[in-house]
Amino acid sequence: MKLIGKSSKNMPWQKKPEGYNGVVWRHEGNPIIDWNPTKKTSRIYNSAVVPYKGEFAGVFRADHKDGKARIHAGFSKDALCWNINDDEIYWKDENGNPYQPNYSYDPRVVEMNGIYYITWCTDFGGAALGFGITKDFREFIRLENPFIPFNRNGVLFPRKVNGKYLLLSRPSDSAHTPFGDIFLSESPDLVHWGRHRRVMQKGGSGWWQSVKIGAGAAPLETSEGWLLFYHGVSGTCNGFVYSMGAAILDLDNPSKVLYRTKDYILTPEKSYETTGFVPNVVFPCATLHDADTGQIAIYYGAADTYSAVAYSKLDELVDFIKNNSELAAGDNEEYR
Ligand code: BMA
Repeated sequence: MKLIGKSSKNMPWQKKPEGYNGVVWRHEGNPIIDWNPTKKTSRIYNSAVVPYKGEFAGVFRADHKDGKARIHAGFSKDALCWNINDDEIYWKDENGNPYQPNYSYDPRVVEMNGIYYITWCTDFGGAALGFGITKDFREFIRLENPFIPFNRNGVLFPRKVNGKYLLLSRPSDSAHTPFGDIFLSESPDLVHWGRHRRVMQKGGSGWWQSVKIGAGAAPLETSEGWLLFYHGVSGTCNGFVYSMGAAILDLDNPSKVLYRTKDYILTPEKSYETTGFVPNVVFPCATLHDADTGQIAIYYGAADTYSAVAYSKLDELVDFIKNNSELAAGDNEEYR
């Protein structure tokens, strides 16, 4: 079993604690970002990090003290202690004119050939996907929004598949539900998107992903298929609960789900996950990973307040997904 990609010797890593029986375990120093991390911001969570020039950079969701979400750039030597800019990212369009979103949240980042592609949820007469690039996390160029509203959780694949860029997303209505399934769209040029496919549906025999699901971190290429961490939501008397699951999508045709976890692999348990601005949320948005060892660090937002890290090992995780898999009714049906 192989993780295909670069090695990352300096990514954060901790061994699984003795006696722990899950396939994903939490970083001992969680949360890595606490309340009021910078002067202007009150909570930084649901954020994306990548290796950058031998160290790390990231795009962070930061809720300001006016309550509105923006995205900020940040830098780190060890990917645990982050130096996050107090000012939000200022976008320019391709002609160099300011092109600032009203609000921005839940960014994801992937690198292809030295360009970092950022997707996030933006205001486009309603929640939709924003899209932009940077080469240095200092200058940011905003490109065309990929889709009309309403949409959230846009996650780009880290390479073209069959010559096309691929983008996972979760179309929705103007509120928070319904429309809870993950779709895949392809593009020859990152401007025109089409050939939409429904990849994964909410549901399953359990309840943890019964209300909606959304892609989390950019898919990881492995010898077994694309490994996707995603969030699943259940409804309770006390509101939504966000947990994390994992799926494996076919390498050549990622609209086909091969396996997905019947049970969640992480759910709110620790106080920083169960208590905060919005209780009971774990929301993965990124991974760091080392192709040589199969070590994976998952970056997730906790309780819409904190940033946290959890770890897993590729071989153990993939075995677990394969042996504990259940597709939802309708997954892999030709549905266009
Ligand atoms: C979703 C998004 C996430 C958030 C989650 C729980 O709809 O807004 O940013 O973490 O709700 O509040």
